[in-house]
Amino acid sequence: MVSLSNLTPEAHRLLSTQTIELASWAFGNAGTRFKVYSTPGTPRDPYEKIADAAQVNAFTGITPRVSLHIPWDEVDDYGKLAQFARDNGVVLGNINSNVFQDDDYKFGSLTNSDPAIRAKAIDAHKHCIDIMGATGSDTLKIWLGDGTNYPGQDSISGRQDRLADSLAQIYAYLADDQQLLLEYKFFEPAFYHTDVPDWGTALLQVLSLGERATVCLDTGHHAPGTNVEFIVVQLLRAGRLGAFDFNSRFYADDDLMVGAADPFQLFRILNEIVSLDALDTEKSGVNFMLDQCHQLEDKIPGEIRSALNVQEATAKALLVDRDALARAQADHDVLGANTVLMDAYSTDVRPLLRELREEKGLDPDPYGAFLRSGYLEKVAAERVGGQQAGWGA
Ligand code: AOS
Ligand code: ZN
Ligand code: ZN
Repeated sequence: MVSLSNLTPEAHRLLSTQTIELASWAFGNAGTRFKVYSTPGTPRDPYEKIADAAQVNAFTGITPRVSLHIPWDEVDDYGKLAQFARDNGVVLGNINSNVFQDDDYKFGSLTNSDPAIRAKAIDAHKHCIDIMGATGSDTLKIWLGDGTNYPGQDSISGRQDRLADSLAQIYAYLADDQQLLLEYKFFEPAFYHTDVPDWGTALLQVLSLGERATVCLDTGHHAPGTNVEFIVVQLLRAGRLGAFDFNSRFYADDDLMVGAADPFQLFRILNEIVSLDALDTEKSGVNFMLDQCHQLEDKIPGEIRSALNVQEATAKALLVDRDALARAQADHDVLGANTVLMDAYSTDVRPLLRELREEKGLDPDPYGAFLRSGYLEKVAAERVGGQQAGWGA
């Protein structure tokens, strides 16, 4: 049985200090265009979302930051919200902009050919940057729904020019210790072309902005069969991998729990992260986040399960015998090299992780401990009345 002693001291340190950011919107109701289901006790405001996110951290010990989405999480007093987060043992993380739910953005936001609408979208981002000042967040994360539905609908090139100019204006508004993340997505809501569809486009755009602009890789935003870990390597080599939005996809942008659809892909991604020494966020600047929606399952247990899935994949990646792998690769020992990886992937790391949690004074079984805590029943009884938060509020 594998135990903590099977890890090198450095691997032990990396696993012990690993952190994963949670998204506030994961705690609201979600669904599809067919139906949004609610769960009892769903948060009604950003405070309740943060309180729920703090539960995930209290039981896993690895999710100390909460990402906000503006305007979904708009409040009057961000200093108070940040203090509330700290009082609950977490801090506010990235600020995510939203320029995809306003009729004005029907034909684009940062790419819109109407100067007034483009200015409005730029201002929305400046507002997010002002909020970052109040919350102490250092990262603005941008995902755009911009694109077209039909060939010829608009000039693809003109839209890239306007995007570059808009991003430059937003970047110029950042303080010196703040940074910008640009997320790509191959389709949806636009179906013919998306203005930031892939890592190449995102990379070109951020390269022209400056050093504090990097790419966010959402694991669900690729066509079936895409080798995502190859993209991870390319962005790391370019020094522009800023963050992950982790989730699972079976078909498109499914936003299911990370590690649920393809745990092997998650391992392969973390294997590249570990092999290029990018696991330590402080050192590499790579922020690991969950971007998920829980449609059928309870949100807090769903987030706990997801954080544990990332932790398990990380432990496996840290168990890879790097020397043996390097030797097999140098010898062109195809099956030998593959065996080294598969040995690590096939290892049951759960006993090791239970030990790690005990070392930190946590319950070795965060999922079971949370269910036994009675929190879900408590909030279901308390959060009566008001409007439950959902994807979009
Ligand atoms: C959208 O598909 C992206 O994954 C974004 O990260 C988005 O901000 C998030 O899903 C919430 O809107
Ligand atoms: Zn995302
Ligand atoms: Zn997405």
